[in-house]
Amino acid sequence: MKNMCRTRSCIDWIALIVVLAAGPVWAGLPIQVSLFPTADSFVREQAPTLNYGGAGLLCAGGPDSVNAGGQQNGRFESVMQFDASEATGSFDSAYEPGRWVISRMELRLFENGEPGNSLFPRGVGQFSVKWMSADGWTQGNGTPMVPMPASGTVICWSLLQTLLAGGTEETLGTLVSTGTDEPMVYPLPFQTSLESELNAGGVASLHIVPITPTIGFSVHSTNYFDSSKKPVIYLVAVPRGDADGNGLVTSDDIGPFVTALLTGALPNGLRTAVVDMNQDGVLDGRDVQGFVARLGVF
Ligand SMILES: [Ca+2]
Ligand SMILES: [Ca+2]
Ligand SMILES: [Ca+2]
Repeated sequence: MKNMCRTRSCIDWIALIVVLAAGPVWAGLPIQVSLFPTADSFVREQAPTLNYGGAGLLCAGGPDSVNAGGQQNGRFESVMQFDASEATGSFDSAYEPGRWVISRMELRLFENGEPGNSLFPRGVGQFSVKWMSADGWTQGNGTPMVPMPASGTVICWSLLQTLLAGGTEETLGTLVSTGTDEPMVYPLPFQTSLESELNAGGVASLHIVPITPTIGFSVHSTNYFDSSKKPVIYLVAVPRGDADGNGLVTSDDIGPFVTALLTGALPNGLRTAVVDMNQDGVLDGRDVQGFVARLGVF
């Protein structure tokens, strides 16, 4: 307590002691939302005006990648678009608008290590996931068997180059494929343009780009019949002040909140933004009043 009093005002600590007797006043659960893409497609450098948006797979293929028969089909990239309004609607109704924080944010993909169609390259390697600012594209209906000429907003290699040239991108992660049929879970970084768009309930586009020249990385798309293998952005949100991450702001959060003030860390790897009550990006004594208010004492 000596250290605490050295860094916090006595009024703040008295307030905390008062709320020790308070019972739960805020009901809720950690709300989880899985967002499927509203559109997704791969595009090919060697077929720059063709669309494959109805395909069951997305692909990142390096320029030197080959298919199962050793043939090169050139570079593949993919795009995915998500509408976050479903998630923010759930969070708003559970916790009230402006009173929640995304505590987990993951991209979940299901790799197909050996695609049956010979168009797709195979080979493990690195790829990157980028947020891109341009959302002005649609997925189209082309398939590997029947690619469709793209026009207007229908995505193809050429349109993607135009969109990238007129917008910005932000790398979210450099990842590694496995070459096996299995689910892959990639934590997405916070304090990014992606998080901002998701917080605002907007539309967000992701861009999957090969890094290793020989990578042939395929994952099931949102057109795939098995929804358990579709791409997903998985989100969990908790009410601001929920220092133990159980979806409730109660007196049980006082201990981890105080610990976070003193050590800068929350339990279970929870991000400290959860208890940055005044949202100034800093966790300090100025967050105590907001935390106490959230507990319903004042
Ligand atoms: Ca698609
Ligand atoms: Ca809690
Ligand atoms: Ca703060």
